[in-house]
Amino acid sequence: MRFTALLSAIAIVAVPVLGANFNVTVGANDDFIFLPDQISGVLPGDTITFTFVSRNHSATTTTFSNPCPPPKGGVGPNGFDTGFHDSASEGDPSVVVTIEDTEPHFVACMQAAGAHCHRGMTFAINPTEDLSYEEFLNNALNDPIQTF
Ligand SMILES: *[C@@H]1O[C@H](CO)[C@@H](O)[C@H](O)[C@H]1NC(C)=O
Ligand SMILES: *[C@@H]1O[C@H](CO)[C@@H](O)[C@H](O)[C@H]1NC(C)=O
Ligand SMILES: [Cu+2]
Repeated sequence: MRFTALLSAIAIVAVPVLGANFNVTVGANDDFIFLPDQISGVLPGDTITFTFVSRNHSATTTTFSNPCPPPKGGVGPNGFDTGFHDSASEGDPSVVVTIEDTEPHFVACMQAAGAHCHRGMTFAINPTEDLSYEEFLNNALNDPIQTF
């Protein structure tokens, strides 16, 4: 029946479900922060849009225990590294990262050999009670300072 066929076609078009997007501002208020500093309930296929609004920063996955500095390329599995983005010369660029699992991921800025990270420039995806954002931040603040 033609009418039924038309309804089916519409249903098929409506089927694809897009992942959710989470916006994170990097360097909000000209400060060494990610805003928000943590997000939960992130599912595979969801995206995080990092928008760099001050200075020159990165969003790079790192280890929970020794966060600073995160290594170039990021810590995996399913880690990521936006690379450095300079807000002034690039005009507040955005980088979209697709999340591929439901695991916790810990993120920090690589700039100045970890100096931004040591100031607490950190962010968590799907933190847990055992691997909490607060403890990760504490680890970054207390990571042995490197001389450079
Ligand atoms: C996320 O940022 C995009 C691009 O700036 C904007 O269009 C969208 O409304 C923002 N979403 C939320 C939930 O703030
Ligand atoms: C941003 O920082 C990186 C790492 O310190 C540096 O290599 C790059 O030249 C900087 N970009 C600008 C535009 O200053
Ligand atoms: Cu930074």
